Amino acid sequence: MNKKRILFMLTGLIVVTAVIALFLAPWFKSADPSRSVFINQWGFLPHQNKIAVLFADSTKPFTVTELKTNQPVMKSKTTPTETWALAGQPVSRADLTGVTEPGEYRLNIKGAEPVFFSISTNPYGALHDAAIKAFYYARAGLALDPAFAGKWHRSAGHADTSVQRINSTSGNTTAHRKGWYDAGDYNKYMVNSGITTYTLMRAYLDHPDFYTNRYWNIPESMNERPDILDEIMWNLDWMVSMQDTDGGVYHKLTTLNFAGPVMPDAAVAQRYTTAKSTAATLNFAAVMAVAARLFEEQSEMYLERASRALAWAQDNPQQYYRNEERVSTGEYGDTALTDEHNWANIEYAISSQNQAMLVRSIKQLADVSVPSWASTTGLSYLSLLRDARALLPASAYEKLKRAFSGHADQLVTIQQNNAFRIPAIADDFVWGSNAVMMNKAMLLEVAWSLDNQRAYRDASLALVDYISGRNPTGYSFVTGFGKQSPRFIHHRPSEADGIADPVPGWLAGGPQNGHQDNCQYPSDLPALSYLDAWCSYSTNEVAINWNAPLVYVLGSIVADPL
Ligand code: G3I
Ligand code: 9MR
Repeated sequence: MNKKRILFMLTGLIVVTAVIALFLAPWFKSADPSRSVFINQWGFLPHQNKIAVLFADSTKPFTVTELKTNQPVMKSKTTPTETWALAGQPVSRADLTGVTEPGEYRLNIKGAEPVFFSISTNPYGALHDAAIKAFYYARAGLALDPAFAGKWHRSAGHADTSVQRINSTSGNTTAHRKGWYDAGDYNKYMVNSGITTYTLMRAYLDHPDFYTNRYWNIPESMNERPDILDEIMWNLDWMVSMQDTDGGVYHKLTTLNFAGPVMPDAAVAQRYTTAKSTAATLNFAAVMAVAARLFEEQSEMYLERASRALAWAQDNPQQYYRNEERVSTGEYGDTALTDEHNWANIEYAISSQNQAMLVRSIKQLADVSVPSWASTTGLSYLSLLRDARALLPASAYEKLKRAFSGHADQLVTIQQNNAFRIPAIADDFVWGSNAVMMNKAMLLEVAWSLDNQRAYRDASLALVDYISGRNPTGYSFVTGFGKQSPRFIHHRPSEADGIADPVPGWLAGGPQNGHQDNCQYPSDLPALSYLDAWCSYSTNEVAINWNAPLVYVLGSIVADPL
């Protein structure tokens, strides 16, 4: 090759590279967080507070333009800067609350990329339906028909009709059909199932009229029962099958190790029921007792199951579950069970209308705290405040309500001092942080339903804003919704199905800096430590107990908007 030819080729290469670089430049520019504006990507209600946040070291002028008319509807400037330590940089806020007319808008803040937002009377309806439909997509032992599942249809997996007892040599098997897969994995864990099922039952109990006429196209949509009750029943049937004849409940139904990223029908390793545990049995008792309030026909059966579970837990108060030697799947281990004991007693007392038992149980109740799989005190408060008013002495009820409102007030104070104006603190940034936010929002929604203080609804909506985009990662954390949502969730079907879009309606775990997997994170700061990648099971998995409070919150807002 002569020199001229080499020179010609080199020049060509440089030109091509320059053109590609020029072409990609705007793309890289818009990904620059210092130019990003963080805002709700799902849409606002007309009278909702509307806040956009950007990283900035000074106040900036901004304009809001209505897209159809191309007319400016607001000109103002952003707030003086404040720093949220968990995101590590100064931020400034644009308050767009004054724009209330339904429509599509563009926000231009000086020095930042323009962003779009919308205002409508029902921005969260479709989101709610997708969040609850995710449970249908998580059903074990069912083929998902294209008529209901669309492009995410799949074959059935995990019939769970021949499950072995762990460490049993008998070769006997039992059936434990149905239930929801826990998360991105295919196992079924009682403790997590319990809080999830409770939260969905709570949604129905608090908004029965809304759910009576709400359908999201599942196989049972044509029957008499509200869809949410059919979905709940799918899991209750499995839970019931996990109670042993002595009243105790198996902690989980699991393979020995996590399956690889394959579809359900290809994940065929033997499944086992593990040891029984006090935590699982108490969760079961609480859920069965609530189910007895909800399903008339099965009421007696559920209450009887709850009663036998309670008796077992009383006789076996310290059967703490640890993974058996050969088992390496989710442990859901919990050795602080006072909250579960109280919760189960309270639910049983409410359903059996036993005032003496209820009054005794509330004496043991701890302070209000945000519910999680390991901590159920908050759920006791919800049931007491929503379902036990008639059963409790008025003074006892008022005392509980004061404690609960006090907790909501604290969240409002936290919000007012947070640079992103969300009620979040450092402790929230654990595995599943987005669900911490949604559980807080659930408490706030209930507080709002009890005494209509607008600040509670505002704080709850701020948390919806957070997961829908007003957060420093810039993600809308629900798959399929918003301008930038997770594409590579740690969810086996989404990873294995060969379909580019992930199964929709799932809330990703969210940022936290425990870094329990082997991914490379963009930041060590808790609120920024999130990665949309399959490898990130510590920030990008999805789980039933995370979607359930999302369903509750969105349902509560759609049923009773501002
Ligand atoms: O209990 C300690 C507490 O004392 C300590 O202060 C705190 C500091 O970080 O950590 C607490 O333990 C955490 C524990 O959850 C309880 O909250 C662990 O660090 C944390 O790693 C652990 O995460 C759990 C994770 O499984 C790993 O076990 C998540 O809460 C839980 O949601 C997640 O659940 C998994 C299932 O195992 C399997 N299926 C998928 C599901 C979702 O990822
Ligand atoms: O895929 C698993 C995920 O569903 C669990 O939540 C997570 C935590 O227990 O574990 C994941 O499995 C990982 C395993 O723990 C370690 N090796 C890599 C696995 C993920 O590919």
